[in-house]
Amino acid sequence: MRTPDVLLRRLADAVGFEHVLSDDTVTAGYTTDWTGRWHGPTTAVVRPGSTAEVSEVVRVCAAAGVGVVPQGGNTGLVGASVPVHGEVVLNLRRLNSIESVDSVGRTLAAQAGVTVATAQQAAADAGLMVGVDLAARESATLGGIVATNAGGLRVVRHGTTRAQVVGVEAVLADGAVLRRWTGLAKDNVGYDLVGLLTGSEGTLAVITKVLLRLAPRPVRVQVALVGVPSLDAALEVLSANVDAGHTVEAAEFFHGDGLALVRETLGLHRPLGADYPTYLLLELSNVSEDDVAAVLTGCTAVGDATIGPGPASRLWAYRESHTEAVSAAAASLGTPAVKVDVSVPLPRLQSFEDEVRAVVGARFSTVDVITYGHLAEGNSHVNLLGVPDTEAEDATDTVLRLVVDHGGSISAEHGVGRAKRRWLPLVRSAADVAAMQAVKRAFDPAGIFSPGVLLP
Ligand code: S2G
Ligand code: ZN
Repeated sequence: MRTPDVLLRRLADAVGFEHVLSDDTVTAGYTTDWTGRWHGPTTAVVRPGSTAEVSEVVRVCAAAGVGVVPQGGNTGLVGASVPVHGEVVLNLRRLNSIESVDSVGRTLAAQAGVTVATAQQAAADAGLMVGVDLAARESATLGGIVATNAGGLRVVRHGTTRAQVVGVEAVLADGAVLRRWTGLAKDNVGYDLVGLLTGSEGTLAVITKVLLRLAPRPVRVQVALVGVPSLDAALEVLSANVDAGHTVEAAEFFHGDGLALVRETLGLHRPLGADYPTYLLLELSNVSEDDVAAVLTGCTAVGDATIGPGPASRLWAYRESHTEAVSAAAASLGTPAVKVDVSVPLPRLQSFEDEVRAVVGARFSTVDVITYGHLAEGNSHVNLLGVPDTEAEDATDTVLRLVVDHGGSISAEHGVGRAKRRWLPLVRSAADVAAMQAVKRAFDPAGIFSPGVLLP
């Protein structure tokens, strides 16, 4: 028998014949990433139904010397969730049960394949909330947001996924099951393996369960969409609310060009009486509408604003629909958007975005630069529409070098994956990269987990 047939049979022995997919037409949805930019062949897509089956799949692949790409909802944006050279895709979506919600200890225990939305609903049923929220909530999985250390829309209030994770279960490269699961607020015993696996992008282990802390649900929530002349003005309005003692649950920004794309794609009305260069979406708690109106009235930079009680989904739609609108515009242009998730120090956010538009505009006359993101973290999602595929790498290089010039990070929340691996040395020293490679060698000496992701 050819090796692949032996491998396929052993994988079928591990998870059941019906959960080993090898027909290209069936595996296509698993081998191309959400952006459409990253794709590659796979030996098979395997869908284990338990931690024990994940362990057996890893053992079989390790014995066969075949790479493994752990995959959750395949909503990743940096090419880390799909194969490149025939790796087995280990899809975790069948691990989809919520094990427990502890409303006293305020934790949620769930298998890695549970979606963010499902976890959010389970928390809400207990009168609590998950501190991570992102537009891809219906398909992004808990294992995926932990492996990425996803940020999302609530970082200003709750921190990134790392701040929510208090325990993980994971399968290591030899098939052993690691379980750090006390859930105790203070458990200071040994290396922080939970923290190490968070953000490891599938390169150190396969996360099979997560234990998340839960947060109290905010009260007296107001959402304001504010028209301002610039990002600096948006920062002034944000500061005025913080200084007034308002609790900031979210602080998002977008610009007039992105809004026009969203309105065109979704047929939405203009949110304010006129168009503005920049928009600030603020979600505040422990405040009344009058409290918010009073602060906004005091900000000379405010052109106009609309305020509504939470959840104000209609206002949020203007921000959350940017990803979909950019994707639709890219599809109509016939080439994926160049997506560059970055962060810069707040005082330099305005100048960074101005320079990106000027430099990209000078370099690519027909390219649209659409930016939006998380204001309080200086996290800008730079999306370039209309860049020929052959120049995507150069365009990314241009943006990332501008980020470094502004003292920023080449990846704010989407991770490094394969997309940004080349630029790691711009922001991590040789000693730093060597230390991460030493960790990789210790955890995955044969290099079977997500080869080519994150590390050179
Ligand atoms: C956001 C989602 C993905 C993207 O909207 O905050 O992280 O880059 C992004 O559109
Ligand atoms: Zn984001």
